[in-house]
Amino acid sequence: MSKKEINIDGFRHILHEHRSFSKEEMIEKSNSFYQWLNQRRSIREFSDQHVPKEVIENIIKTASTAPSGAHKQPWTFCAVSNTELKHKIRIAAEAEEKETYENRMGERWKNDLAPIATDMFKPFLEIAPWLIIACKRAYETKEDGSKHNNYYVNESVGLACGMLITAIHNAGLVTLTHTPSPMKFLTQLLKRPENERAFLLLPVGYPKQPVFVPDLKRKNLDEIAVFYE
Ligand code: IYR
Repeated sequence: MSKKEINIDGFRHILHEHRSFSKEEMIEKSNSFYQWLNQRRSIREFSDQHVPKEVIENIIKTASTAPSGAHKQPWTFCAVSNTELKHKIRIAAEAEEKETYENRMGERWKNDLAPIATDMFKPFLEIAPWLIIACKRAYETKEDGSKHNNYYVNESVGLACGMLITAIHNAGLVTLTHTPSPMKFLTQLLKRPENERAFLLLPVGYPKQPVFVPDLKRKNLDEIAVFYE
């Protein structure tokens, strides 16, 4: 019988049963996955249609399969469906966004945003059935009170959020990577501990029907990749 586990420097390593595909299957799967993800769009207008909590739980569990520095998993996903809390988040976010749109953004930034028609008003924060606030955990506190910084926190949480967005699309739902800035109000409203900082705010739900999105084009492969063969 072949070994199912080994010991490396005192740590148990288990046999990983990797599943690979034939060349044809690999081409087919990679292409169809690309076609499917290429249909994903950021949506700014939501329906208030209910989304079961179990779906949100599955999406968050998927995000948490992301790799992270030293496997510290330095993230907390706050899922909000509470009407009152969503209202408070909208009010506070719009206050920050008003300041951002009126005083923090330069002309060039505003011009760059014009094609995607954003503004300081964020009704989706109340209409979408769920808001997911991805928080990064800068450090962990041990029982003895000592603090230990996590590693590659932005990279790790960014990866997890990418997988979160992919999982949302896979479930047939839509989201928007909303970045009110600064986001201190979120950690305050959510009563998060001192080691956590809000990273992204993602409304999750169904799109309003009908919904229109900007006619954006994605860069071609030769603009985004360089091959050294
Ligand atoms: N955070 C603002 C502004 C904004 C900035 C960028 I860069 C965008 O791609 C979209 C919006 C907002 O969420 O409206």
